[in-house]
Amino acid sequence: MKKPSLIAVIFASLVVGGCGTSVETGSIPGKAGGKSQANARSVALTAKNFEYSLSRIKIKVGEEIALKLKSDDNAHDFAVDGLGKIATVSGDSTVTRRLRVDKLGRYTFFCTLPGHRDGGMEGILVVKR
Ligand SMILES: [Cu+2]
Repeated sequence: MKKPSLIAVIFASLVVGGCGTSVETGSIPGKAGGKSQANARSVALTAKNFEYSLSRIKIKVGEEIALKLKSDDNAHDFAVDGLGKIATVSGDSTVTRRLRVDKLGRYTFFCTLPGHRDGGMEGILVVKR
């Protein structure tokens, strides 16, 4: 994905009002956040410079995932539209949180911090059989 300039990101956030993107919760059954389960499959995602290292994440329906979110620069987070915020990471650190989706589909994930989603921090979570 192309890296936006800081100016473009600031402009984009001004256009949308400068607020973070809010996350809808409750329309997808599953688990978002909290301590990951011992048997969970690990999925690693790195956030840096308005990009996630993965633009698509594939998981199985009902599968327990330990989402390892790492930041190589500033604070970032990871939220799934319809499920909620799963993980928040401060600068230059890593957190591991629980993720489970109990319904097949394709869902948008993104960073809720102001300007980050507009800067390119979003992707698709594919939940398959
Ligand atoms: Cu971010």
